Amino acid sequence: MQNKIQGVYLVTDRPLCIHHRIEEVVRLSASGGVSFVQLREKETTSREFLELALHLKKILTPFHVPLIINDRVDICLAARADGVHLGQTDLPWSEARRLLGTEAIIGLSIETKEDWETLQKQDPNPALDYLAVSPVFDTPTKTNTKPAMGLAGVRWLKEKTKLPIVAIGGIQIGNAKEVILAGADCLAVVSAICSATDPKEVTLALKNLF
Ligand code: TZP
Ligand code: MG
Repeated sequence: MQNKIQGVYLVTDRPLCIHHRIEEVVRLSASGGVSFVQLREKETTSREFLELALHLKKILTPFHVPLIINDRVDICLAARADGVHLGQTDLPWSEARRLLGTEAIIGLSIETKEDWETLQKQDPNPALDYLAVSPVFDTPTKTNTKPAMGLAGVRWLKEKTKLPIVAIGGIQIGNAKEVILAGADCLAVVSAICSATDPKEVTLALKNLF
């Protein structure tokens, strides 16, 4: 694993980029020290998804910030992105690993305790780079979620696994410290950075909590 999974993890959402365009949010967050950027596009065509991925990859390369693609292994391959983030209904992580190779960063969302138990049964030592507790808190950004796992969920998964924990869902400056204290290695945020008037300042403030 080339990049330690730690720090601030920006997940993009174009409709929530209200003060700056997505590329500017990404550039500002990178200059504030973001550790990872995930391109998450739920409505776009494959063609546009790829073009955006290539564009963001160009922006992030000078900062040495890895670009992760949400859901889509094909877009990751085509854009030569650094990895994928998979949900429970996306391609199985083992297939993604086979297609992307050993160097790719692959993360998997854990939405329930059963998701973790299933993973354990599949492979007690899965070739994954991180597990995401999703969601930690309820959030208007994504409403089709399982019940929030809370800080207790972060603590629970931290005890179960040696893999780094990415926490996502409802994380803001005001509650970020307690999420880190519960065991999160990485804080994944959408609105806190995408909708910020100063995405660099918010990234820096979150980073300084580690
Ligand atoms: N997955 C689980 S919650 C979520 C995603 C993509 C959205 C998190 O958004 P925010 O604005 O950081 O609460
Ligand atoms: Mg997904």
